[in-house]
Amino acid sequence: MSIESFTHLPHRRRNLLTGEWVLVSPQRTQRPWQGQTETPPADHLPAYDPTCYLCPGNARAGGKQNPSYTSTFVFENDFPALRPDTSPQHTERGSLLEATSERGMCRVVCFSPRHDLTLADMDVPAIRAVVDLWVAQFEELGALPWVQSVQIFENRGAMMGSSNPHPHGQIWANECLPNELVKELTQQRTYYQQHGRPLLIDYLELELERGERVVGQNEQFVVLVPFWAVWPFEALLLPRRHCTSLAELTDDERTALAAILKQLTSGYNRLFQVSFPYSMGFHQPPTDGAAYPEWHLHAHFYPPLLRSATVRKFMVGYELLAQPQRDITAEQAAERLRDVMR
Ligand code: H2U
Ligand code: ZN
Repeated sequence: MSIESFTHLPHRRRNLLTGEWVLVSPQRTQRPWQGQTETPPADHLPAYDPTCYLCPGNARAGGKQNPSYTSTFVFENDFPALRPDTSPQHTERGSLLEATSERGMCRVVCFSPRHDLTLADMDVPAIRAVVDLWVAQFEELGALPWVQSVQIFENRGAMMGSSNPHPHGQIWANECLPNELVKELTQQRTYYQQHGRPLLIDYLELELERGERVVGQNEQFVVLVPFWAVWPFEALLLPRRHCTSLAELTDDERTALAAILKQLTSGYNRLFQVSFPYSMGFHQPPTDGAAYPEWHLHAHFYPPLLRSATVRKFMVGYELLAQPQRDITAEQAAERLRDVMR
């Protein structure tokens, strides 16, 4: 049976990267689009905010002072969730109260000296500087002998718990592989062993052939709503060429990544005429020095908004207790997103 026969039927879709299932209930959206447009009050942010702990020259909590930076700026989080000097300790393996100490580092990355910009407002060369910084950070932290995972991410907007509108992201590096990476590694490895090709390369080829979930592309990158999307306007960003990490991107690819990031984030902003909130981050292979030919570099965007600037999806009830569920299909979301991409 082809996937088309599920258009009006409740069904489950399998996430290729995690092996988990998402419930899709397309029959609940009688019309494909139940949008409403509200124009929320626009934030009028100053280019420089003397009270912002991320603006150039300002003091941070804890007493450190930011330099008068003019492009990007990275610093050690003053309230880190992980510390490099944590001494190794663990309870007995398999005991009922199992715990193990975790070493790590947490950094904050300012994308721009301008308090009032977001990635969507920055020009491609400025975003390219952010990409260059991500690459350098991935290489530096990944080279530490005890670091296995370098997670680059951004929480955008108060709805996602971001504490400050100043454009910034975070990087956490730690000594154990986090849950999501464990699942993705298992799935990609199994596929590679069975087919001799990276899972996401085959998946990308299929999506480019079908086209229905592709929302934007340039010569080096493609952005699509994955078949198994959980969040209404979730997106997966993939390089066309097989590469495992940001460190393998060519000069042209780094610029193309900056361009597609701008395309996606500004498209998101046009969807509900709001500075679109999301959590995004890159998934890269473990940095233990081994080769991971099964891995394909990608970024996930998880935005919470469903219907308007204020109507969001909640992960509650059945989803929290059983499994994720969505009404609007990935294909319908992709169609909406394609309309606002330029
Ligand atoms: P979020 O906006 O995504 O929460 O990131 C801001 C981070 O900045 C947060 O992790 C850190 C917080 O610990 N921070 C500092 O390192 N120094 C400060 O002066 C305030 C906030
Ligand atoms: Zn600021």
